[in-house]
Amino acid sequence: TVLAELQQGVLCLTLNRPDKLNSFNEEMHLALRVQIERAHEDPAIRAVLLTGAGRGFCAGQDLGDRDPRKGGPAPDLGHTLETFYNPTLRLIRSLEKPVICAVNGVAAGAGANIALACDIVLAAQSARFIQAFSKIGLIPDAGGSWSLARILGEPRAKALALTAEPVDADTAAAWGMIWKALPDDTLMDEAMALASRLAAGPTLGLGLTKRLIQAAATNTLDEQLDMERDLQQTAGRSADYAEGVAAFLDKRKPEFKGA
Ligand code: LHQ
Repeated sequence: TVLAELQQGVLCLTLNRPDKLNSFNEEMHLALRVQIERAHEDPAIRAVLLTGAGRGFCAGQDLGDRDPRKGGPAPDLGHTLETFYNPTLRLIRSLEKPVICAVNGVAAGAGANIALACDIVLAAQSARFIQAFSKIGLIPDAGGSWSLARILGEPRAKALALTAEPVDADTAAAWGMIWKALPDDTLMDEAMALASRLAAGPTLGLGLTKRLIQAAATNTLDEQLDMERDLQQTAGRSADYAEGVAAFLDKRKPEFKGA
């Protein structure tokens, strides 16, 4: 349910249930989580690229698994979130390596919000982002209530969540929800080029940068300045910093090792 391939330091992950627009069942949840845990552990992985197979990126939870007419115990969606979605969201945010998302088609419900949790989001111009939850009586999850409010502010966050109106990729880029909207036929090449460029970068410094920018949301300026001081101290002791400065002075391209 998740294709995984390591290419030039990039762990390429493709959600692969195209007949169901790559909606999440338990198997796909676990497969994705195992791969992101692997990215945490394996130093050969220096960036992650997440995309979807077929015409969609991800339609959120597989609602076929949730047919209330099939009987069974009362829904325990809190348990589903705690067991399946929340660990993956935390793993993406805490991974100190760049996570690039190539939104190749529709991203709905938790699928949209997993994309928004990634560090750099590129989307095909034909892609749409839909906070589909309100159509079925649910609330935005997979971190969406947090990321939308932060990214867009309350007016747009509330309107998207309450109406479930789709946002096309160009609008998403104009609103700052994503980094860039790209022509459909160039999306994957551009996403791979970006991911491999980042994977060849100073991974330790990039990881600390991610940590800092995420911390800014809740830190005061004083706390952030202290954190910059401490993390710059760490970055300044890396071999990649020494290489970066030497390469600059030698007028050549640096060869970063990631540490
Ligand atoms: C699907 C799905 C899908 C199954 C398309 N499931 N089959 C967390 C905690 C626990 C439980 C609940 O949920 C959550 C978080 C959530 O994510 S809630 C939100 C769940 N997602 C949705 O409500 C989105 C449902 N899908 C749609 O609204 C549409 O499919 C979108 C707008 C994504 C795409 O529309 P179209 O491009 O018109 O495609 P389609 O609707 O024809 O879908 C293609 C196929 O994929 C179709 O199957 P079929 O056999 O008829 O070809 C759909 O049934 C299937 N599919 N989403 N979530």
